[in-house]
Amino acid sequence: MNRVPLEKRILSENDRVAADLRERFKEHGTLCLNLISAPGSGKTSLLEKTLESLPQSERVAVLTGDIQTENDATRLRRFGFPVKQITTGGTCHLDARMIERHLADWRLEEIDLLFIENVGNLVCPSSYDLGEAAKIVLLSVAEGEDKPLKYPSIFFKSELLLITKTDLLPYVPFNIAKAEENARRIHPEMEIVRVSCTRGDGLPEWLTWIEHRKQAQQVTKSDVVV
Ligand SMILES: Nc1nc2c(ncn2[C@@H]2O[C@H](COP(=O)(O)OP(=O)(O)O)[C@@H](O)[C@H]2O)c(=O)[nH]1
Ligand SMILES: [Mg+2]
Repeated sequence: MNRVPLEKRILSENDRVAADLRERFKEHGTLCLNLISAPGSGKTSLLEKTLESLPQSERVAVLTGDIQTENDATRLRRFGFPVKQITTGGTCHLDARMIERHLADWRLEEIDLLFIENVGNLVCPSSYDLGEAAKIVLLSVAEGEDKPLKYPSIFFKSELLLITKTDLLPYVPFNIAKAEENARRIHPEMEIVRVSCTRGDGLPEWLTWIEHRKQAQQVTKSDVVV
């Protein structure tokens, strides 16, 4: 009976912490990107490819969320950048407090790019602002082109859609043009990049997108200073 008011209170508390995080990211010029998808769509694989291609001088860090295990953090630490695992113990999304807690002993002024890999889920993570500059949704070609219509909230809120595992297109009945049309029905201005981590397709476009977003974040930082 009291569920709706309680959910509202939790979300407004989350929004308050997220707003504070966003202010801190802006102040330090940290670009924070929140990666969201169903389990297994390729978030960690994309981060592996991304970290592999960045120079060691890049000031990048990752927070990776799962219900259990340190597996993803172990996969991502191989590249030499700071990585922390957030295990939620059952919660199906990350919230702003978890991000705040796990950032406590990192100096944001030393991080230009912060990736958050959310818990695999297309529903709950869309309701929780983490203070990120942008949400990015991944949809693999094995999941069906109707997912933007079934889970509109996350497609509406994400700035970028990455259609992943395009190397599998010859083997699965997935109409990629239809998937893109469905995504744009929900979010007409959405940017879309097709990627394959096994073949490397689309990775240059993804890295360029990050670079543009980083520059935009630096401009915002100088606005704050002035
Ligand atoms: N064929 C193919 N498999 C992929 C690709 N990206 C990821 N995978 C596989 O998909 C599975 C799940 O990937 P993972 O990165 O762990 O997904 P996450 O749960 O979203 O982090 C793994 O077996 C990956 O090897 C891709 O581009 N092509
Ligand atoms: Mg993962």
